Amino acid sequence: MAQRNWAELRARAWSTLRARRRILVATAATLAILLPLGWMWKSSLVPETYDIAAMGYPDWGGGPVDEHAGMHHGTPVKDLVADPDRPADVRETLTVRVKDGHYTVNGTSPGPTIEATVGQMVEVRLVNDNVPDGITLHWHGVDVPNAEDGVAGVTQDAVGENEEHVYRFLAEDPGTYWYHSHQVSHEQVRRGLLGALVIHPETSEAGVHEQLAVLHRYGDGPTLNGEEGLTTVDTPPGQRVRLRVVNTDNGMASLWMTGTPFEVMAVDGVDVNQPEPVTGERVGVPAGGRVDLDFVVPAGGARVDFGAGPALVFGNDPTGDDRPPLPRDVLDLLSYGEPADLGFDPTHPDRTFDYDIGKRPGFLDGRPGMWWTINGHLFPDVPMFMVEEGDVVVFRISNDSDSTHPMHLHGHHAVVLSRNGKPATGSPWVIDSLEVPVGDRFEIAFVADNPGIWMDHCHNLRHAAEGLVAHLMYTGVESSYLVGGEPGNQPE
Ligand SMILES: [Cu+2]
Repeated sequence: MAQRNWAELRARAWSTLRARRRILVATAATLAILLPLGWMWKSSLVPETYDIAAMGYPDWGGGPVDEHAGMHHGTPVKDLVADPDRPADVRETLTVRVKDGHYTVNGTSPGPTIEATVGQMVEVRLVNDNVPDGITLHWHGVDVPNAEDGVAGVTQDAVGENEEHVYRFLAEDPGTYWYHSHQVSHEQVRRGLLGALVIHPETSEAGVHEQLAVLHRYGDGPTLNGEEGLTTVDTPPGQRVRLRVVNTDNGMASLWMTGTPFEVMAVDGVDVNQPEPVTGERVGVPAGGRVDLDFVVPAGGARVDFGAGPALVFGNDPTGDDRPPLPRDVLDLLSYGEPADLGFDPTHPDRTFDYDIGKRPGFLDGRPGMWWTINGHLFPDVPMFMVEEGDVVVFRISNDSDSTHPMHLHGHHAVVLSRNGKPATGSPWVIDSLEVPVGDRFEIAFVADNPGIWMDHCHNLRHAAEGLVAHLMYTGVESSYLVGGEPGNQPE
């Protein structure tokens, strides 16, 4: 009897032990999963207020390392301004209002077009009438001094309600540009805080009809200069036209012409060298990008179609009422026009950076999901691309994610060297906004000639708000502003 009790007790003790061990193993296994997840979650949290120069990690691109960079050491961003002694030649006041979630600039959207001539000093006074979140203006494609770049928390504080801010820059490069908010930009730009900027050459060709086409989706359908559908321009046969197209949307725009061949005169504000006439091909304009077309209105009229949306007719509509089909072939700027001197030698760059875009599961500011990565890293743990003034810089941008990305580097224009290993053979293809389709790989090059801290981000502004943002930073420059903080700076 006693023996049986003993055996029973022993069996019970064993089973308790086994049960405890199972709980222990299960607990350990759970912790093994939860602890790293917790750590990942915690390290993904973006502080409420932070210095962009202190975020992420420096990437020196194979060039010399400056140990002082990133610390408070050098010229403050706020001092990188245009010549303060030079009086303004062009003065504008832009007043921004928001009503029912829609933004207007001086009562309209797109806002007024700012026009200047090369060599003129432009001074724009931005007034925030009633936007509680604050606003800024970024001069998209204009290589302004850093403190005029309009990025909240990086180059200035957001302009609060009833406050104002003055931007000053020299109109140096003729071309088609635009302005838009870089405060809560994924909301404010989509909802109308934008307008065009045209810098004319010193001597404009006489007798050319200038036509602007600002493409924007306000939510419902695509619009052109704020209008849906067909816009007719009264031009006689034989009239030469310069059409300046600005894509202010988050996605690629396609345009094509019926009735006459055309030439692509300029891309992102930079003239194409010896453009050839184009027929039967469409032109892609990346988000944020611009193209200028040149054509002569024929007797039967000319028509430009923009994606599935609006169209411009010059004189008669050559298509009657039928909507012309979208051409299958896309004009390839990699081989368009004739080669010319780049002005620098990109074959032996001082720094070479990878900007590899991917997507993976993780936490973004504590939110679990599938997020964009830069070189495998999630925002804010992304590279800070470090350069020294005068460096020749090469970026290898590749897209291994499942979505196309229009990449935009502030403050600089870069030349496309190659796409998927195929070298550029046409006119120097100079860009500030480059569509990088899924699976593609571009090499671009530029000279680091504009000191500051410059955003280098996706211009699908939704993607930028989801962390597809990095910066290019010059050694010898220190930050002056904080993201977050009292002004509520929120650049994306
Ligand atoms: Cu993107």
